[in-house]
Amino acid sequence: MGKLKLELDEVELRELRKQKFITIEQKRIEQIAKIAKPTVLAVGIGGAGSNVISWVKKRKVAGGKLISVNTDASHLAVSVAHKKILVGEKITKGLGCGGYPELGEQAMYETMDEVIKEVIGANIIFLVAGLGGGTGTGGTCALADELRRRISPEIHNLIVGVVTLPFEIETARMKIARQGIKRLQKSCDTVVVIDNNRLIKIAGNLPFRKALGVANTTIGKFIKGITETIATASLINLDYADLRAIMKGAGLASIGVGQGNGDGRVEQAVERALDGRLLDIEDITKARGVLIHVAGGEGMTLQDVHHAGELVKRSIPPKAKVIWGARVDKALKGTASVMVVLTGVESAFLRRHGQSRFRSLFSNKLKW
Ligand SMILES: Nc1nc2c(ncn2[C@@H]2O[C@H](COP(=O)(O)OP(=O)(O)OP(=O)(O)O)[C@@H](O)[C@H]2O)c(=O)[nH]1
Ligand SMILES: [Mg+2]
Repeated sequence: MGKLKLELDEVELRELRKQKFITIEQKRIEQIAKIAKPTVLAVGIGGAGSNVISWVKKRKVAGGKLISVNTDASHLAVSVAHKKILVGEKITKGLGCGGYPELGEQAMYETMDEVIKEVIGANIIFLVAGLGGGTGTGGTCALADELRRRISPEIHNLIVGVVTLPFEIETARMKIARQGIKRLQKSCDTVVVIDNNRLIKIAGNLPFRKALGVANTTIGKFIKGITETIATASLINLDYADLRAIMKGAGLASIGVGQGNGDGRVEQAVERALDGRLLDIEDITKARGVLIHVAGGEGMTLQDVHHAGELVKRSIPPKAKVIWGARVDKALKGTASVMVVLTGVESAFLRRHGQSRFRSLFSNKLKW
C-alpha cells in the first residue's frame, strides 16, 4: 500500500513538473508575443490629417496610437487624438502656414525632436495629410525625411504616407501636391494616394464638408482596419511580415473600401471597393501587390472570405502578390466590409499634371 502510494507520488510529481514546465513555457511565449506584437501609430499632419485622426479616435481603434500635429492652434484644440503637438510655435505663432509648404517644413523642424520622440519605435507609422497646403505638405515631407534619417535600416519598420490630392479647382495647390508626392516617395515605403476629385463623382451632390467626410471615412477605415488586424487576433490573420512584404518599397498605392448587405453582400462589397473607390490609378491591371481584407458579422464563413478574394483577383494581374486577412466583427450583422489596397500603381494625377513642367524644382529639395 505504502509502496503504491510512493509510486503514485512520483507519477504525480512528474505530472506536476510537466505542468509547471508548460506554464513557464506558456508564460515565456506570452511574454515574447507581447514584445513581438507590432506597434502601429498614425500621425495626422495639418488640417486634413488631424481630421482623419479625429475620425478614427472617435470610433475607437484597438491597439494603435493616434497623434495630431498642426501649426494651427485653434484647429488642434478641437482635434481628437491620444496626443496633440503644436509645431512651429515660434515661426507661425499658432496661426497655420497659409498654404506655404516651406513654412510647414520649417515649423516641423522647429519641433522635430518632440514629434520624433512620440513616433520613433513604432513598427508601422502612418503619416496622414491633405497635400496642397502648408503644414500637411511641408511638415509631412520633413517628418518622413527625418524618420528615414534617424531610423537605422536594420530596424524592421514601415513608413506609410497616406495623402489626399487637392481638388482640380485648387489649381495653385496642384504643383505643391505633386512635389509633395515626389518627395514623400523617397522617404516612405508606400504612399497611399486618395484623389479628392473622385469624391465629386461619388459624393458630388453632398455638401462640401460631407464630401470631405467621405474621403476621411475611407482613410480612417483603412488605418483602423490595418491597425486592428495587426494588433488583434483575426479569423485569417494578416501579420506584420505579410504587410511588409507588400508595402516595403512599394511606391504608390491606392485604397478602396466597400460594404454590402444581405444576400450577395460579399459581391456588393467587393464591387464597391473596386468601383466606388477613390482610386487615383492609371491602370488597375498594372498593380504589383494587393492586400484584401474582409470583415463580417458572426455568420461570415471562410467560403465568403475566399469568394471575396477570388472576385478581387479577377481584376488584377495574375503575377501580383496577394495577401489577405479576415476578421469577425460582431457589430457587422449581415454586413460584409471589404478593403482593397493596390500597391505599385501609377498615379493618374501625376500623369494628368505633366511630369516635366516643374522638373527643375524637384532637383532642389528645399524649393517648393
Ligand atoms: N479629404 C479631406 N481633404 C481635406 C480636408 N481638409 C482639407 N482637405 C484637402 O487638403 C488640402 C490641404 O488642406 P489642409 O489640410 O487644411 O492644409 P494644412 O496642411 O493645414 O496647411 P496650412 O493650413 O496651409 O497650414 C486642401 O487643399 C484640401 O484639398 C478634409 O477634412 N478631408
Ligand atoms: Mg491648416
